[in-house]
Amino acid sequence: MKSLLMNIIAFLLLSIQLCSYAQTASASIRLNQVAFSTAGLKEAVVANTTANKFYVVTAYSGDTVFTGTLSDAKLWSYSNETVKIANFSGVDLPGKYAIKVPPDLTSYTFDILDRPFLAPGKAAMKGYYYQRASEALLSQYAYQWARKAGHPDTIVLVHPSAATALRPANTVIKAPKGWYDAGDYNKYIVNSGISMFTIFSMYEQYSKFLDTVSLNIPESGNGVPDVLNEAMWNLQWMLAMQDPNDGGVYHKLTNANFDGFIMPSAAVTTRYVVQKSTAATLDFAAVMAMAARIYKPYSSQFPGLADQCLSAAKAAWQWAGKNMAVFYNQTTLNSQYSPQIATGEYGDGYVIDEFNWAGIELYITTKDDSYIQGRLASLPTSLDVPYWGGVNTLGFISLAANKNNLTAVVDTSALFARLLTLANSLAASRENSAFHTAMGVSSGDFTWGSNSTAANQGMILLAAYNLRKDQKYYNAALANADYLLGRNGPGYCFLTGFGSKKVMHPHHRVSESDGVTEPVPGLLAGGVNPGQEDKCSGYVSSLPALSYMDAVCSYSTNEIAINWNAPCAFLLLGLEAANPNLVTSVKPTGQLKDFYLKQNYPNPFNPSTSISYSLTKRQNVSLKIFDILGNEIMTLVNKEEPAGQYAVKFNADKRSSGVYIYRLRTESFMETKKMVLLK
Ligand code: 9MR
Repeated sequence: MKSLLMNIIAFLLLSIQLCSYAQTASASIRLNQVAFSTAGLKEAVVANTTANKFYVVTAYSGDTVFTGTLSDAKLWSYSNETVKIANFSGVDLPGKYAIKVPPDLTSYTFDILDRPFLAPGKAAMKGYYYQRASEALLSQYAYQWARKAGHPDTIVLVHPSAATALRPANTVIKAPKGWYDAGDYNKYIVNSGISMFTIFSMYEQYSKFLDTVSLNIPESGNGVPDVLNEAMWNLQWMLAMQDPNDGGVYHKLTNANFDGFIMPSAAVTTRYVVQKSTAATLDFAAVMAMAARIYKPYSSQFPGLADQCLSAAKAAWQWAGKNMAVFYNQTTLNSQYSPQIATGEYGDGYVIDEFNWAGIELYITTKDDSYIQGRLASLPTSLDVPYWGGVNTLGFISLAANKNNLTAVVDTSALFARLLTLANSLAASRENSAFHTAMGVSSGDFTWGSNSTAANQGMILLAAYNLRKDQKYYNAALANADYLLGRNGPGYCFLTGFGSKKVMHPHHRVSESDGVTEPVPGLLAGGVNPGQEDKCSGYVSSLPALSYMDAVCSYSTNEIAINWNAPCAFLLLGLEAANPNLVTSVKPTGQLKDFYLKQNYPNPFNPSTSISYSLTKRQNVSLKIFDILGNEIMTLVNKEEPAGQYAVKFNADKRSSGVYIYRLRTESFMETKKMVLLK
């Protein structure tokens, strides 16, 4: 009873201390507010300080566990700040910490974990579930963000701009499902194109890891990886956007005007498919070609789907070949047709890159050289970070991801060198930049949706890391993940639901109108953008790296969008899947001091035996089980625990007989022991 009371008092005291960290957290220390990897690079930025030293302290007890020296100061012109880097990679024990810089700066708290990006990465992928059109979100999957279905899209009119002899104006078609594009409720093929690429490419590069990632969505457990289950929701909509009579694809499915800030179920104005476009049709062809190879192993769950996708891709490719310059220009459209359309444009008057990308995807899937033979010589030699209107690099990433499965027509080393050149320049940017991030080295990084630039740079870097296991690529990708999670100009964690300085008011109709205080989780805000196209009042700065406002009004810095979430999910989950440090991080940390382990496991071990230990003071504890090959199979404890006696059961119900190893770590002690499981 006494120890319970003491624990309660200790908990209250520590809670007060934690709150005080949150309140006094200094805006001058910018860092990932979510988590760092136990064995990976760990850096924070300290702005405008004369200090030379910094300290890492445990979040609860405030004990110093690491003393470091700050780097020399450098100016980041885009935020007009002089900053120093705090490298605390030496802290490798899981736990909750903060950074202190004399005389009086304290950072937000952060975790150190073996899998730091798993939770935010999964959330970013789950973000798509919350964007689903045409389906009610149930509380067992959506928690407090459960909502009614919106936009059945079973009655969609062919807009006069899209009229053909077989589908005259006002013909009713069905195009249900899909994801809402962003804060608005419209569905755009061009933007679905790059978003679907990114999710599919993530799967192609990390399938082994992603096969284990469950998102708790309605399809979970059907034998298909959840990443592919979620993408299927949008794929089915995309398929319905192709005119079966000619293979062309409508540019978008939209209202005439943006809805007000109402829930999807209340947004019931007429929906249209508008004019077909070359860009949309080629993006569609590329996505369908990818889908044809990626869903092929799941023919029992989706009978006939792979073939259907490939036929759809080929028909779209043919339409584009005959309609090479049909561009979507909303001003022109509105001068010729009514009703006028006022929603997002995604206009693209240059489509050589879309031809290149779609040709490459069709080639990879069919192994028919004719899709790229004529294009190979004119593929760009210099590559850019992709965005919805610039997709050349996507084909290169797919070639790299499928490098073992190409025909002789492709000179892989020459093409991959171009991808590596881009990655090399991003990695060099990280090393030389004031914030130690590739993001923010050029003014062109700060556009509408700048966070997707950071994330897409990360995607390129990880693709390079997958080609050549050079740690500089991984570390530069990691630094951009840190940027998204807090190491940035305004010091926000830009992924909703995470961090301490949180995005609370995204320009997102559901989040604003659902009556729930917290915004829908797992959505990436657009980020800093000096354009300030929304003309909202209240921006505190117009400097490129600081021009951001957490206000619903700010659609040009604080909207969310499917093409921004996708590279964020790619980056975070890719960092987990490719983490080079995961298991090699095990190293002894000291002598038995304030810790007592009761060696009471019998040999042979049996499924009901527990591992007992006692702590003489509050501290971070990690207790994990590994198989004999060193693969981590279970985390039993990974948190700060008060002083006390513990007995932790290794639930071996689903484990087969064999030899396992447990590793117990505290702040001053590490022990690994073999145990034999006999069932
Ligand atoms: O992401 C798009 C950005 O690149 C453009 O500059 C901007 C203005 O055309 O539009 C952005 O896309 C928006 C789309 O048009 C409508 N849905 C919301 C998108 C994100 O703001």
